[in-house]
Amino acid sequence: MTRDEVLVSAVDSILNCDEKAALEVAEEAIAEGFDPVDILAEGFSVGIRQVGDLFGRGEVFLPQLILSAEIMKKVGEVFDAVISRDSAEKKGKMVIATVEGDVHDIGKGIVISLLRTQGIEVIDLGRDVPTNKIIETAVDVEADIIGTSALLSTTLEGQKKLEDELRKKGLRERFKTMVGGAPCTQRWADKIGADAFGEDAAEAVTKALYLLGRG
Ligand code: B12
Repeated sequence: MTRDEVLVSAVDSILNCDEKAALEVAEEAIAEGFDPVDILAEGFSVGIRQVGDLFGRGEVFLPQLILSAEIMKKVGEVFDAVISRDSAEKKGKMVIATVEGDVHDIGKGIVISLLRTQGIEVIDLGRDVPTNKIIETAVDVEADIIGTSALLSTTLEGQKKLEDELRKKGLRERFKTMVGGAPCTQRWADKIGADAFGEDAAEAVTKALYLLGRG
């Protein structure tokens, strides 16, 4: 299979909610030596976004969205097992979470996988995480960066709450903050006072390295 064929099959497998096909494409991509993050970002992720668009237009319903998302997670696990986490030098530590009220974590998972390949230690707090838990963990582990993901326009507010709470607690200068997620923009990051915005996993890495003084 060529890269283009892999990408098309990946998109189709998610659109068709075909778990068997999705896992086969993932295994084949790995066997043929394709870059896992590229196949995830340019293939499977495109498929899940298309399902989301169809859902938004009322052309597919929640059960299909849930099924496609579950397949996406399994594909992510297959790739995660082969993505190298060992980097000789640790360049910094990042705590990352999906904000409170939000259960979307597929994109965050891809961001984490790529950050780890670049020597950034990542503590993943999961999804639907209260602001205080994010801050407490960042303090405990002495994180350099706090990253938050938000996928709903209603939960974007959680990223602002983090900035506000850090300021209130006199901790704002102790950490760099980075925000991401589909409704998030550079404008939003500027408005709430976050240090960086990452459009996708690749940009998340570039910005994280920059924040760590390694850019
Ligand atoms: C999969 C999905 C789900 C799954 C989530 C499963 C999971 N474990 O994640 C399920 C089915 C559970 C779900 C539920 C819901 N969903 Co939903 N979902 C999606 C969908 C289709 C795809 C999201 C996704 O995984 N994208 C693929 C990844 C790779 O992209 P990404 O998340 O954007 O991540 C990339 C970047 O944003 C960035 N990034 C992400 N995080 C971070 C963090 C940092 C620090 C950085 C730097 C970068 C970064 O890098 C990532 C990789 O490139 C979107 C549609 C869409 N177009 O986004 C709707 C969507 C987000 N969902 C939506 C809705 C409405 C819901 C529900 C309210 C539906 C309902 N009626 O119950 C619930 C909400 C539940 C909740 N409380 O959170 C709406 C949101 C509308 C809005 N603007 O608020 C969308 C846009 C669909 C739509 N068109 O209506 N959903």
